[in-house]
Amino acid sequence: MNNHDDTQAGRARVTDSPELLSYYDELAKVEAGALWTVANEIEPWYPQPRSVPVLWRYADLRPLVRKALPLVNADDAGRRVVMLVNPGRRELSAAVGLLYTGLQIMGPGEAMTAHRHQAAALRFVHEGHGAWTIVDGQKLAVGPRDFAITPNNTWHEHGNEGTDAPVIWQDGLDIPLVNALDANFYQVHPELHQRPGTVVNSSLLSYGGNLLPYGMEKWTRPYSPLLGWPWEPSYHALGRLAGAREGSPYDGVIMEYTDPVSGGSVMPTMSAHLQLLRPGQATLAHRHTGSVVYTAAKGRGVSVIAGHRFAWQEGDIFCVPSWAWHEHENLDASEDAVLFSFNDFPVMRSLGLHREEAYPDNGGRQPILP
Ligand code: GTQ
Repeated sequence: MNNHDDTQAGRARVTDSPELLSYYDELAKVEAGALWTVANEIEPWYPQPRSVPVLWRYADLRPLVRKALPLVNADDAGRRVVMLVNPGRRELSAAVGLLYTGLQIMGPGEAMTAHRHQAAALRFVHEGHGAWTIVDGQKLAVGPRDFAITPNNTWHEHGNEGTDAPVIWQDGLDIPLVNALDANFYQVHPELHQRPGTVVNSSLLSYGGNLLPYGMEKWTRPYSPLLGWPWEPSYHALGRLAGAREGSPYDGVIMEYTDPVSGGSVMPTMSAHLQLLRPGQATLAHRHTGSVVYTAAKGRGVSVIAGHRFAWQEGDIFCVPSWAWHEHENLDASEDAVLFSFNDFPVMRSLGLHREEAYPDNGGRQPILP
């Protein structure tokens, strides 16, 4: 194994001289450069994310999100969202890595206009009843802790047909990834609103029962035909798995929201998980390439990320940058804790960039940094 020493043969270790410095100037004049001046930086021994682990407390965010409701008109904002910004790289609208997340608020009776973009989106509902989203003409009703997707290039619009309280849901998008690849497009719907079919939740009715429609047109698109995963059956599925299997030493009892046709992730760029930590359970630390945004869906606990301790409770959002050691603990001795999360693992896997390893020392647990 390498000793990560940049002075060894095989690493760039040129000492600059006056001749070299003037040579670099000459190269710069023709829009060129010498690889060895940046080689060790652009080819790190292991991933060096500039994103840092962050915990965003729902108790801090919620009043600020609610404050936006009277402050900005939904039609003017397009979508009224407070986005979470990683302090390690504020210039990117990213929560971690190349993933964006934000809290969107919709007042009773509000509806946003329809649009589509090359970036894919997903939703996890934090609070409020009466939210809906129309994805490619299909209206889907969503409630607290439900998960829903808006695959890339699908027309979408959303609103809140509740009469009393605002809805706050969390958006997750791969905007920074799609922008990093210079592949983003955006269109406003020519009629500003779609004309949805009359059947509400048709994707759930067609694909949400563990059996696939037979003898009908085959689903061939690269994303899940099922667009929503309500909380109750998802949580129930976790509980059933917990009764049957021990689960992962790193993640507890964890399940992936899945495209029922492909058996893979719900969309080509982002995957989502729901995981249960048994009462008092503490996992072992591991790390992997790929970034993760977690939302505490139920209970309270602590996650140690890159040596830092983050205590969370329901509604809190935190992130794990790529290749950062992380482990989770349920702090409640009698109730389970559930984490929802989304990630860019499908990108890592499909590009051959996935790697994972267990924390090798200290019985698999990280020391806490001062
Ligand atoms: O609903 O499509 O939070 O395009 C940010 C950008 C949500 C959306 C966001 C978006 C959306």
